[in-house]
Amino acid sequence: MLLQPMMMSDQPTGDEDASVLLETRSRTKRPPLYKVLLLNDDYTPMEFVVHVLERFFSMTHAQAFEIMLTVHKKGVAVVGVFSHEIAETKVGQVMDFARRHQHPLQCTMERED
Ligand code: TYC
Repeated sequence: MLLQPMMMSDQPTGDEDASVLLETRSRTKRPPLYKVLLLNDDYTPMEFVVHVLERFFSMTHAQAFEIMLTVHKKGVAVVGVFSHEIAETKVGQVMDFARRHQHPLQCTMERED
């Protein structure tokens, strides 16, 4: 058997794989947050909106009344800021509760910049 001396050119360098990751430093991006918005309408009773804010957004009666009045006067207000999953759940809970009580109350979510 012929034993040849190992050459420098025989050593693996780590550059052989075409799928090498170029990014070495790990960038941990924090997940985006979402504003949950409540919209005004002409028909949903004020007390129902106050109840929704107490029930699904853990507001005191005074906080809920204040936010409800803001929506009533300005047309819209942010009622909370959450992760995507929690925001989706809140919107679903409000829309379902309003529908079950036959009120046209609308709740949406919007990504924070
Ligand atoms: N504008 C409604 C009324 O006068 C009250 C209301 C407030 C409705 C807030 C929706 O998100 C709302 N009865």
